[in-house]
Amino acid sequence: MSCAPAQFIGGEWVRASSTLTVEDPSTGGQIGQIGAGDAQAVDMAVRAATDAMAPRRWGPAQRQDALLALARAIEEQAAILTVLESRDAGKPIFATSHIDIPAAAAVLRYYAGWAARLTGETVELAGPGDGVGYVLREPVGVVGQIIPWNYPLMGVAFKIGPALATGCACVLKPSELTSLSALWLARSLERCGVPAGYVNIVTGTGAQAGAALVAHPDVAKISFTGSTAVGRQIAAQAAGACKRVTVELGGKSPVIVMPDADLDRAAMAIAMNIFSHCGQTCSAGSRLIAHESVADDLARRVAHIGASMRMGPVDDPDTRLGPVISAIQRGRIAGHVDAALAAGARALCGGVVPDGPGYYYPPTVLCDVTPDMSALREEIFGPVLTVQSFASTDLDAIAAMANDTPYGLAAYVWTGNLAWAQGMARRIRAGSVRINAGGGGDMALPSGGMKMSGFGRENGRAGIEAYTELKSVAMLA
Ligand code: TXE
Repeated sequence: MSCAPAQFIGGEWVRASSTLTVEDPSTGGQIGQIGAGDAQAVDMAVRAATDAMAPRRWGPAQRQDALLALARAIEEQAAILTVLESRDAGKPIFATSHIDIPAAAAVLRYYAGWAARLTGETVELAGPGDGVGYVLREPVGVVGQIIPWNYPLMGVAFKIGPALATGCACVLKPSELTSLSALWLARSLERCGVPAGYVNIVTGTGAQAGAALVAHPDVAKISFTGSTAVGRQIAAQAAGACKRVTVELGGKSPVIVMPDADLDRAAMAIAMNIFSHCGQTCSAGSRLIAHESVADDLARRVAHIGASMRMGPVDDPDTRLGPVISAIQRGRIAGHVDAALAAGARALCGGVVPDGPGYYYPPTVLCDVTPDMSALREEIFGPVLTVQSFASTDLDAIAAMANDTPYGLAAYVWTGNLAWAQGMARRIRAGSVRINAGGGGDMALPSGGMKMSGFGRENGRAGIEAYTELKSVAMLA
């Protein structure tokens, strides 16, 4: 498998002046090369995007058609995209074929629905007479989009979907670790009716291509998904330049379980949520906080499910867990777990780096964790669940445990008492609360973070409106 080391700019493939190696995380071996974009490539792409938007000729109905066509193109090319995505991101083909590829198409279909439905409003002006005021909802301008490596193709869909629906041209920088599916999708843009320059893809590192995109004066908005450390830096820089900015960052999401919960369902959903894609999901429920009467039993059940998940080569249809993305990422995970074990935590399963090639790390459930352990406080971004328990049923006390984190991305509540669950949902400081549900989401619901998990929302009305500006027009007779 190889990929031409070129950038996709203004509808053309532009040869990159230098390249980066693409690694297969299952083996650590090289599977291709991508372009190492620099400030010059970013500038070309921003100019192509600016030129594309200038004529204002791409109407809502055409944008809707193009998004629907792109969704179909993904489905038609599901076989090749499945292989590319699995190899590049270390995802089992079971996951890419059932989740990533269909979800990417579904996301684009969802945004296609918005393209023809966006409206402004009319208002009655304060003074006397027949004057009218109206509010135009306009595309925000050229958008710089920076995505991480955990859901590469879905990440592209979540970014270009709202941009194209609102008529914004974009410059997308995929993660340098997982650029292949974005580059592959670029091949279909023209035949799907996306005018040249509306989607530009510049591959490369964050320090070079990403930083140049954030700094470019003609980029009106930055939409970033990634680590809290980088997101903070980008948000500060964008704010300084009065750019619009949304940052979707890390999480350390609590899973609260009450004794009246359906424990069979809860155990399976909790395990799938934290172990699928090896915990490399921003909204993964990574802190189990269960009532003391069920905590041990539940932790054992989750550990049992984790230990029985088949870890192996991504192209084996029976594999449920592939490798984590890189040697660096595995080192981070092992560092948190080893430190916790050395400080007295107990692993009910996992906790040991397996021998052999590839960056595998097993599902791990950690009991006897204490607040000083980094495993409990920091985002691990690996298949690691910590377990804590509580004795009371007091909403405020339990919410305080759940909220005891700098993050606020997601939270999960398991109970048979829906009134109690609603009380908890109001007390949780997180952008999303899921009641009696595992991971996942719905595109119609806005998602994003509170606290250090970022700000701004993707999906839903809020997600689409974040790509627009309002302009008030007053007309006096
Ligand atoms: O992320 P980075 P990393 C968390 C997770 C993980 C940690 C580090 O905890 O262990 O972050 O992952 C681009 N200017 N999440 O180091 O560096 C980069 O090229 C502009 C959670 O891979 O934030 C890539 O495209 N761009 C998260 C993207 O930012 C820059 C998903 C993400 O990379 C840049 C990923 C810069 N200065 C990691 N530096 C989630 N919320 O899902 C980097 N980039």
